[in-house]
Amino acid sequence: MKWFLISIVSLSACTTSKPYFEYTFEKGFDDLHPTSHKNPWAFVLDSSVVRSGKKSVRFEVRKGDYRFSKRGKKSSRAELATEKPISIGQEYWFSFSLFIPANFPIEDNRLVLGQWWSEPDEGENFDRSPPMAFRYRNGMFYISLRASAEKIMKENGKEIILFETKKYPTGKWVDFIFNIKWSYRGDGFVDAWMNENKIIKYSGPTGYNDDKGPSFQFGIYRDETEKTYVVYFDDIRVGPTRQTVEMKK
Ligand SMILES: [Ca+2]
Ligand SMILES: [Ca+2]
Repeated sequence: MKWFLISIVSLSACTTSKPYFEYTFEKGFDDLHPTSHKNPWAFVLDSSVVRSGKKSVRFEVRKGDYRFSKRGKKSSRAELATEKPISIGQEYWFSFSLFIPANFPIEDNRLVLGQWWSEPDEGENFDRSPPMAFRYRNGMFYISLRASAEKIMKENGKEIILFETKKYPTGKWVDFIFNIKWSYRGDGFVDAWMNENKIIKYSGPTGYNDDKGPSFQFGIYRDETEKTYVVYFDDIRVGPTRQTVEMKK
């Protein structure tokens, strides 16, 4: 009984003051899993462009950098994945800081900088889009959402654009905060702030009817092009309250 009480106390202390997990890149990549091309510049700790502390992570994809996915698909990507799924039906807070360099190529090429990725159930064998994606294409930054209540999906659900801007500030850090509840049934929501400005207020179905909830992955995932892409990330946090994921002032 004594052990039981101690466990409850420590769990509640943990859920009120700390994120569930965070990545600040001060000491390395922790348990992040790469989904990157194999060249050494795919992802590195960087100390020249940092949001906090002394290091961030720098991603780079050059012409000819690619990998093959488990399903044999060739993809041009340098990414890290959290592999810590968030339960469907659970409200949580999420933050990250992104730096897109001022000289980043403006071209009409598919590019995903971050996504909440959801593992397909058995039988979902098509090229399924993620439930949420952060994209930058032709100078347009946008955040998209998909939802489907079908247990075994046969095709991608409709894409909803939650936010888009042609005035994304490159050459500086941008802080994002999200409050999300994944729920394909309709009682889901997404609220978001970009540098403390409210950019999204959505309620309705979010995500898919899957055995496992979505997990975050980030970096560069693009279609092939001649040009080199570089971006930086820092301070990725997932937690139970806004306070647990906000940047310390
Ligand atoms: Ca850092
Ligand atoms: Ca499913």
